[in-house]
Amino acid sequence: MRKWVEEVAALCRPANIHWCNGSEEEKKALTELAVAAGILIPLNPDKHPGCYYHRSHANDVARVEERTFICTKTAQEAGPTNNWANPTEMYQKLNGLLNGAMAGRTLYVIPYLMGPPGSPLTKIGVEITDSVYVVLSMRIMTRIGKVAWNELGSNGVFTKGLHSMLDINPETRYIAHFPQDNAVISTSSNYGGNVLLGKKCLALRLASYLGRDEGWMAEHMLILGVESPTGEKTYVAAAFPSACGKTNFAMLTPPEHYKGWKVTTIGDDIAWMRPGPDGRLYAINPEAGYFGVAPGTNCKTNLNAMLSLSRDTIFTNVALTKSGEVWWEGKDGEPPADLLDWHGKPWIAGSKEKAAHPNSRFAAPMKNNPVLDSEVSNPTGVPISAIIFGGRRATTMPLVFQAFNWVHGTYVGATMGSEMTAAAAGKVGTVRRDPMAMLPFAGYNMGDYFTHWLRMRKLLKNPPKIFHVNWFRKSAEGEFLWPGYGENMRVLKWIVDRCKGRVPATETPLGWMPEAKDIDITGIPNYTKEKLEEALSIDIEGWKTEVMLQDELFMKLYADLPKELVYQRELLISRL
Ligand code: GTP
Ligand code: SPV
Ligand code: MN
Repeated sequence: MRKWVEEVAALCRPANIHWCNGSEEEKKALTELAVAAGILIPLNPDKHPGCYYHRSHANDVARVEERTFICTKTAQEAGPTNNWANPTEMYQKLNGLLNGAMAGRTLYVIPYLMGPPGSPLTKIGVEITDSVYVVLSMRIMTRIGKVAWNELGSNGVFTKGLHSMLDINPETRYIAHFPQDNAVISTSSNYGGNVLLGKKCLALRLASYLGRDEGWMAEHMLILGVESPTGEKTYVAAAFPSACGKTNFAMLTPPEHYKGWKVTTIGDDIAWMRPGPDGRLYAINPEAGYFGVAPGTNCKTNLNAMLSLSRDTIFTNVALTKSGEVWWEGKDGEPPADLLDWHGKPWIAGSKEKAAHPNSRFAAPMKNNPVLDSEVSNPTGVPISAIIFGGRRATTMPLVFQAFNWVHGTYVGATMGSEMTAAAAGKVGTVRRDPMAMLPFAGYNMGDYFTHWLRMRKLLKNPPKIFHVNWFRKSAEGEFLWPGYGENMRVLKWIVDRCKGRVPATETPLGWMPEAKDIDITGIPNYTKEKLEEALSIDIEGWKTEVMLQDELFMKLYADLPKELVYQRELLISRL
């Protein structure tokens, strides 16, 4: 550990080295330093106690998938859906960029845990960074400092993460993963998933690679608990692509009509899951905070997120008022008059430009969440009864269906499609295949990743049931056919009841489905049974096109595609 820090310091030549201990005093000192340097702006302490505001560089506002690399010995191992680079060449290039890169800056060493202390699933990471914003964000998003040193002990294994902002130049921006060295290097960015190296880099890309070899799963999934009025507790995990509703679903407030039902949060973005001794799948949330999408978050859509971000939160690229309050599109109430947009320029109500960047974010500690699940730090994890896949689809995909079995469910996940969002640099709105919401996050060949999913079935006596949902289907007039948010409880209840074998379902070409009468819509304002029927309808012609679109991914992966999935496709076609 010390030797590695010495090596990095010799290369990057910082002015100082700061070893983080995670204490309150350290937080105070680093925050003061960040404020003095203009990196953080303190918010109004009455309205947002302990909260700070940050603007990123305008060229650095989302994950950059085309600059993200998996550096394995062979390109075959990274597979056709990842950018591959030769590790030796990538190290050479990055060492060139990092040479003297921290001159005049402080090098911070952040030890952190992904997962609760004492869990066999937990991993230890160490991130070296020259960004104080990263240190303070990592402090919210993970368990940093002494707790991680303790876990590391004198002979523990850790993931090496090296980050330098350089000059935030998109031309020298690299997010390079070296799974064979358990290491990641990130340059020229200071934004979220590119630089909080515990999150997508360790907890998904490197962890998925480890999970394949060790018989467990690292997935882009929220984990929630549902408690019924009789006290029955069920845990489910759900994979939706970036900015498609994980944070919202993970902390949903059940509607008035669902008295006595309670949803509690284990995690909102990442699940690590391993078979338990009883043959069920057990999940932990490796994170300790929420890096959530701000736009669209309000007291109606996600009250628990609003309460989570009410204190000790860092906001990035939202809009700011002169009195030190934050605002974003879709926040409660009218936009304040004296708003500065995410660039810091005065914003006039009615302007075509957004005040907050569509991918603006809050980093909030999970302990602020009023519905945090009591088992969130249980080292064993929680048993998962259902896995839910879902994308953002204006057409074709019905509100909900259940896969016939695990292999069919794997096919449903593998062929998932979703409209692209602002979470990644790229073309917003076009449908792309995003298998298991892992297209940008699988650390190895996607075909082998599907094989791993199929293999997991053999390790589970009692596997979770698999479902697919779509909250985003629209009518011909462009209106959402489902109210979404808290009302998703109604679909969640059907899913839980299916897991317990309590409700019937209809066999359809897609899987098992509810009829409109099986989903209770009592009390949804301005909602009708006709809309629900349309949300649940199967458009056979649309599905024929869908099957053709799925081919695009299958063709790309054909060499490594498990044949089970090809047969599933044939079965779907014959059912259609
Ligand atoms: P990442 O953090 O990028 O992984 O995103 P996420 O999957 O956690 O998505 P999030 O819950 O932050 O939601 C993203 C956007 O979708 C927000 O603007 C939400 O308001 C919106 N959204 C979430 N749930 C629903 C829903 O049920 N219906 C509709 N129409 N919109 C939703
Ligand atoms: C996502 O894009 O899926 C996120 C945000 O959760 S980031 O951390 O930037 O990857
Ligand atoms: Mn995510």
